[in-house]
Amino acid sequence: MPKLPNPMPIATDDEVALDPADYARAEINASLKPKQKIGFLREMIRIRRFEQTSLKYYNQGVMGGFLHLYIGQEAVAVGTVSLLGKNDHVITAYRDHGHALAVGMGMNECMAELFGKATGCSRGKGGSMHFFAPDKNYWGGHGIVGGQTPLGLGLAYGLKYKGLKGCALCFMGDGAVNQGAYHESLNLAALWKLPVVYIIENNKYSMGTTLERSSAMRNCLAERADGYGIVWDIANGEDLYEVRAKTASAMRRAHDQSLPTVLEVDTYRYYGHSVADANAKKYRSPEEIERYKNHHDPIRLWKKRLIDEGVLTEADADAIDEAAKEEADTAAQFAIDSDTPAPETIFEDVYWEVDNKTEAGSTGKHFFSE
Ligand SMILES: Cc1ncc(C[n+]2csc(CCOP(=O)(O)OP(=O)(O)O)c2C)c(N)n1
Ligand SMILES: [Mg+2]
Repeated sequence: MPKLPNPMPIATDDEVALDPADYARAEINASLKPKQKIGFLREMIRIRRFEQTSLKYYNQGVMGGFLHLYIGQEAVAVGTVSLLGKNDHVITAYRDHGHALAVGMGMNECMAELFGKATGCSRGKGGSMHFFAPDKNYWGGHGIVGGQTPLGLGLAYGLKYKGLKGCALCFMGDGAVNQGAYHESLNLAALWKLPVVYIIENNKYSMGTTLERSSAMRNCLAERADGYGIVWDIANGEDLYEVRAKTASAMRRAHDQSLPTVLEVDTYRYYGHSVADANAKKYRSPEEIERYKNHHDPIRLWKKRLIDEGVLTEADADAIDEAAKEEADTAAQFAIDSDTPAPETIFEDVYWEVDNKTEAGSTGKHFFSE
């Protein structure tokens, strides 16, 4: 069998420059105010500082469970989530801290969740992989690879059923594209014309396995959508303008035509699969990681872009960074000072809707309050 080409090779040193004339001019970006652009930088920095702080405490052994860091991928969550309206929903896998902060969850409730404290967003019973905020249309936080893809489809189905103009952004990894549930979801999304956007965050690895060793591909992972007649596209995940422009057109397709899209976003993670990844140093070289940090870091590139556009100074960026560090430290202290869940609450919130006597609990209609 001929060897399939790898269409998204690991970046090399000469792939440095972005063309500044590109997606900044897209309609969705051209109207942005400086304050909004700076806001995106702030959100990305907040996510990074939150995770760096959590890493420090994880390494001290004060947190249980896993810690899957999103560092390196921040422009994907911030760029996409920046487009959400009232009836748009988000669901993702276990690498969920970035999306959680991007939708507006507070650092305190997120940090406390990592520490397993009762003040955490899931009352300390979910941990890193299960951040949820139903009031922000954020549906987690799922540990089974690809398990969120039929749930994302269900969100989209619910929107169509209720006649609401909205969409579901369903995030997933490059490894999840090989799960059967994803393909079943694509089939129904196309068949029933559902407003779902599958966003494949292609960070090149599934645990310690490279993309080439896990996926049969022609030109890219998103191209598989052709098999279902679904429109697909690829975005450069280090460029927030491009992420926004391509997500916006997918969302428009969902809102205006009730049609699905598969959007693959080219990105990279700097840390191991999780912090407890024993093989972290075995499947890729330190030079590869350095190359991404030096030439493809989404925060650095966005900061440079805003400085070049004249809307930000180095001093502004430093102040944002300082504030984010402080906010993360304060959140860690909040988590440390918080109580662990009382043993007698162990069965509470397991089936939240039932415990809280919601419509969902009594009728089986989940996800929507109205
Ligand atoms: C059904 C299932 N199989 C295996 C695992 C173990 N597992 C956890 S994460 C992971 C890799 C997924 O990689 P990818 O989808 O690329 O997401 P990333 O971690 O890169 O964000 C695997 C195999 C699991 N959680 N669920
Ligand atoms: Mg991956």
